[in-house]
Amino acid sequence: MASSLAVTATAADNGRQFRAVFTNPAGTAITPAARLVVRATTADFDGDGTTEVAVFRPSAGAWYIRFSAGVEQVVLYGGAGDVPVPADYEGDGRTDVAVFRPSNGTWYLVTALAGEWVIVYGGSGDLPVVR
Ligand SMILES: [Ca+2]
Ligand SMILES: [Ca+2]
Repeated sequence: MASSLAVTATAADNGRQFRAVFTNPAGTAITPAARLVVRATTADFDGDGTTEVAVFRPSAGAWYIRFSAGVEQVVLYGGAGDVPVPADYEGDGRTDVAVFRPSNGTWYLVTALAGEWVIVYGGSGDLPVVR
């Protein structure tokens, strides 16, 4: 007999381990644990599973993020010439504000868990792969 079970996962479930437990009159069987991977959308700044509308204005070094509830957040980070490279760099399920500066080949990231990261990787004129 085939059956299925649906579970709704959120970003907070990322990395949790689950087992299935099957029970019938003959006894109980438990499967090995499987790790759940919940991938964030490319611009899910609050980790609720939906993408925020957001823009980066290099001339002001400002990120304007509009959340689903209509609340806007302005984050001052980056500047003219920077390329926005938002992604979930520390794996907490929330997109991090980040820029790549082609003039010095440096990544500047603001993560919720680990604070600011500055990573020199790339050379003058290089383009980041994360976009
Ligand atoms: Ca979101
Ligand atoms: Ca993150």
